[in-house]
Amino acid sequence: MAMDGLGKSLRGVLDKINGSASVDENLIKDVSKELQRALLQADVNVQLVLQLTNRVQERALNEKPAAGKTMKQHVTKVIYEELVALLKNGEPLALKPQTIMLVGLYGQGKTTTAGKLANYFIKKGFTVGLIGADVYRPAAYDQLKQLGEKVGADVYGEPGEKNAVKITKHGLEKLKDRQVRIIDTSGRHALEADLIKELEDIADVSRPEECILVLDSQVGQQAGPQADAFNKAVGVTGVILTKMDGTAKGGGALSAVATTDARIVFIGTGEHIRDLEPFDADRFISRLLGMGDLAGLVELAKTEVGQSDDMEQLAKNIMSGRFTLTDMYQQMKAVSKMGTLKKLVGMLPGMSNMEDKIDFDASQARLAKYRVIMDSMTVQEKDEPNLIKGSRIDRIAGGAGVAPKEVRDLLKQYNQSRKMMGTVSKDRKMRKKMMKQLGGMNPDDFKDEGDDGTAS
Ligand SMILES: Nc1nc2c(ncn2[C@@H]2O[C@H](COP(=O)(O)OP(=O)(O)OP(=O)(O)O)[C@@H](O)[C@H]2O)c(=O)[nH]1
Ligand SMILES: [Mg+2]
Repeated sequence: MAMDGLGKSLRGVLDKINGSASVDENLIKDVSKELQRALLQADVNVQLVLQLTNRVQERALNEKPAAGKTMKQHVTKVIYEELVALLKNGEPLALKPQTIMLVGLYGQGKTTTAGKLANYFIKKGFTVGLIGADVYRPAAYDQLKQLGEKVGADVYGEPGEKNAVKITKHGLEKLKDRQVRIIDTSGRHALEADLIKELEDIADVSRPEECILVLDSQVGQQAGPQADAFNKAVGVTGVILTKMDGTAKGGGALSAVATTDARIVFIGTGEHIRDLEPFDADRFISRLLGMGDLAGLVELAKTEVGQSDDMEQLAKNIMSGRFTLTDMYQQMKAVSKMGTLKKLVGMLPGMSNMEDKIDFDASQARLAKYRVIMDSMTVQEKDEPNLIKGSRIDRIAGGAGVAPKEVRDLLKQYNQSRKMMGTVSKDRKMRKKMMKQLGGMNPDDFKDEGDDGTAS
């Protein structure tokens, strides 16, 4: 986290814009200088940095802000878009038979990612073989074997064998009719000559379609040189950024992408097999810059709900820490009007990681039922859900024509939502950002209950 300098300095750039009295040519020049400094420090290639900041300057000065947007918002948007463009650097991983080689330093997440990737391809209907060519870490084969068993991939390895090239050759032969073959390789603390040689030789015998650098998102500035070294050795075609569930924002990825010209294909968001998400440049930059897509959320509310009052109220309540069943009901109403929960969840700050973990169809069906149940509640019950106990549960269930358990499920869901909203509302910085993004909202509109921890 401490090393995540790029995200921090980029956030500083945006703060400078927001804190300025007015946006003029001087400010834009200043800002683009700071942007340059931030990107150069993160080892983004000089040429790329200059291109980017030139475009930012030109667009910031010459393009008209969109209707209703201030100059500050305009400049912020231009920077945001140019950073996204820097990362939008190629296609996702192709869904076709292929050999994939994973490389990376110690503990970056290669072996775990091999299992996740295997799972990904198996879920897409491919047969997958895993090859354990890590001859360095003790028990590397066992780790891979366990992962393979979990996801249903065949695993080839030769515990005790020290020649990684030999294992690879044998493995490819043994697993030649698996559609996707994934090779896990050794790591080191630093990219040493013997490892480079080994990786080159493995690449020579396996001729992988993809050579993917597995990079811990905490790596920070070292990501550039690291990626460069691997790229020179074996030609990196893609990057998978792991441990994005932690506090690191993954600023180093920008350098890795910029130095190798490879694209990011996935991010790892946890230790479990399923914690692998396709990379989304927009969301990544939002996160790096410390903003959830609240602006997008309000936009969506305006266009799809037809009026934004409900959503503004909802946003206020989320931030105030006051979150009653009525609020949840309002939220559900707005959300179901907006069509898909998925879109919404992806836009809430701090919740983008949840997207693939939620069964959205089931949620949508549950929403409909919850609505019926809530229609049987009194106004007071919806405001103070804690009142709902014992005979009240039976009465509500009877009125809604559901089992009492379903009423209790609703209350459980409410309590979970409230907790989740509570976390958002306790983060002062986040609240400030949200207010800014919502534009024109008065900070005094927000109750401060959430801050001292006493609320909800
Ligand atoms: N939280 C979190 N942990 C992860 C993620 N990916 C990997 N890990 C953890 O990181 C640690 C190292 O992962 P490995 O897959 O063993 O890393 P490796 O690159 O194979 O390491 P070596 O074989 O020693 O070079 C393990 O404890 C993993 O569970 C992730 O996306 N999120
Ligand atoms: Mg490993």
